[in-house]
Amino acid sequence: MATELDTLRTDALARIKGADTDRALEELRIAYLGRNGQITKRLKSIKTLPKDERPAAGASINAVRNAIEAALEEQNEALLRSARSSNLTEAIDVTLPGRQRHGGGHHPVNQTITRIESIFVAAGYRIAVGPEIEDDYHNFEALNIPANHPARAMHDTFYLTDGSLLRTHTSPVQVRVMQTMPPPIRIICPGRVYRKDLDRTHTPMFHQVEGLVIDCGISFADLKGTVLGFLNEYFEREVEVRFRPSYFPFTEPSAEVDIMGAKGWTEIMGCGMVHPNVLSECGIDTEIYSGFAFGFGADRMTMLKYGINDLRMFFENDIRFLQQLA
Ligand code: 2NM
Repeated sequence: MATELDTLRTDALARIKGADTDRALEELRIAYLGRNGQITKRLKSIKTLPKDERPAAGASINAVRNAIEAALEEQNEALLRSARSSNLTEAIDVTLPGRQRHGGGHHPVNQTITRIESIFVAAGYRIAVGPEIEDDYHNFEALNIPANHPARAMHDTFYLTDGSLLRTHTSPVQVRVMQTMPPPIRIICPGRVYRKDLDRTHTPMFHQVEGLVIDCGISFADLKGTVLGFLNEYFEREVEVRFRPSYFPFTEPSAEVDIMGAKGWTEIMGCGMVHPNVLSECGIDTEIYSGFAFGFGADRMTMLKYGINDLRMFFENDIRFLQQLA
């Protein structure tokens, strides 16, 4: 029995050492240690031996089982090690092309707003912001737009259930500034505004930039100089501009500004001298102070600068469009 067991042992250890896959190793484990395995069978047959021979037989079979278990464990680790080292070779294959990093970028409209802000900040303006959910007073009443005024129909307003509204322009920010800070005032107010509109050149939310200057002796000449200086800076050329008489409830006189481009005159912004009713409502003494204001769409300003003809491009987030202007 001892010699037969020795043969089994030698044989088993050699076959285990030769196993080159997990699967082959598992088959050997079953063949020796499984429910009907060679070792298991021998352990079961101990009870057929005479009582005094059983302890010695058990000890020698268990010794072989331990040796097989150790060999299986050792070979398993050897297989793991070689798998790991072959993976490592692939991971550092220096001939593979590098991984591309796609960096993010600023949205074209935000780039425009940032540029416009720095143009005005360099000219001594401060940046003011305010809430997008406004009340009737700040969005209309204080701006010389009383209830039933036809100008309220001009703004197709989004109302909330509690009677508040989404601001239709950033002018309420200027009302809040005039009511809390004494002149001189030089501010621009960039921000999101909302109107019920949707086509090639209108979206229900767009970005506005409005400016306001209040000081002693401010005239329409200051307004013209400021607007022209800004447009030259923004378009990086000497632009030809035209002031067309217009109407806004919050300015008097009012004008619309056109610039000459490849396709003739294009309307670009509105402006005017702040209406005395607005100044008085905001606690500014019209005997001492006067001021001008202007406003335009930052989205539209971006379209004109880059020759984009559909405003909806800004909101589709097509990565090819965004990368082209990043
Ligand atoms: C525009 C055109 C003309 C404007 C007026 C005021 C305020 F608050 F001072 F009365 N803010 N913005 C204004 C004037 C805005 O945008 C087309």
